[in-house]
Amino acid sequence: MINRRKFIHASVFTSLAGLTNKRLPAIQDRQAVKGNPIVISTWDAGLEANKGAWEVLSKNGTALDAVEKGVMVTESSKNCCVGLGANPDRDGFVTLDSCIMDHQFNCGSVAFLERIKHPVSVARRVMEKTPHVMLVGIGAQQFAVAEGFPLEEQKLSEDAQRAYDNWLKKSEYHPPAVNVENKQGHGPFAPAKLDNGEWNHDTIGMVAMDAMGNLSGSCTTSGAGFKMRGRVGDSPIIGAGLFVDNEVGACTATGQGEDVIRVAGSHSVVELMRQGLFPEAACKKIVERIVKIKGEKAKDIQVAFLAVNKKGQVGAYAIHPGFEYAIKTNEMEKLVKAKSWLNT
Ligand code: SD4
Repeated sequence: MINRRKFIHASVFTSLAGLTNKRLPAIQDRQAVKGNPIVISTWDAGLEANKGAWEVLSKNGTALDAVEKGVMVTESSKNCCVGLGANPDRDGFVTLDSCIMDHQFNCGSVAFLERIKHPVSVARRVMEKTPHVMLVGIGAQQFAVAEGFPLEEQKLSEDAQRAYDNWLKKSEYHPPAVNVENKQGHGPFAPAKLDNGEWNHDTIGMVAMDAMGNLSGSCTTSGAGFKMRGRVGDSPIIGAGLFVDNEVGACTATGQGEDVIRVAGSHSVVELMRQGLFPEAACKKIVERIVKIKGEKAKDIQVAFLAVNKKGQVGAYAIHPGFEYAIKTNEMEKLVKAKSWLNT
């Protein structure tokens, strides 16, 4: 039976939902309070990554430690194309982008980083040990080595070598943005099909709220497969692939980075939440903004946002169907399919 307090609470939120987002999913009803941590991350690889984050959150650790540990799981995974096992650029080199941001606007980022297994940890060192936010390329690698990160062998994984050999047959520099065959709508950022038949993705964005109620986020990627050498996407760019404002909420993005960057995607979502929109409504508005900018070409790209507000209410929205995110709290651990601008 629903008690009065719960009823008032529910009706306040139902009417707010009417203003901001007509079909309010159940997940947005959650009220995070101190002592009730939450972690969310993009794509199905997020399920494993969330477990890594949960080891920290369940022991009253910080959201910052959680989002680093969480995406490190994915960076290490042989089954996922986020880290050094990912598809290379068109010259055959794997280059990685990553960033991290805490609850006090501290942030660090690395881009175009080669031969380092955990870019997210280097990003954290940039945040904590330098006066800068972002290091790129050889400078980022030198910093990593100076910080004691081992320089890994420059060798493609078997899957990546196979994919690269295949790509070289045509060397199509402008592949169709939506991979019609796999119907996943991820285009050049297509998830690779694994030998076991499952799909995987080349990016993970994660946001967590710890038991203190503080938010942090991380994002790490190999970027677009067979990209131009030196290309950097949205993932390491604070405000594009990730943004955290501890008073309001946090957001991370995935998909075609160029189109996330041009609308300062994650920052824009957080700003809409500041104005009172629920996370899903805020994500939807920025997806719609991108769709408007792209016009006809919107159908050819995938972009998705995943956000949480200060109450622990979660929402996501994508251009194409197929985007899902993983959520873990004290009460649940699951994958959720996001709504999308296109329905088929
Ligand atoms: C990028 N946003 O480099 C990344 C790619 C991505 O799932 O999210 N792939 O543009």
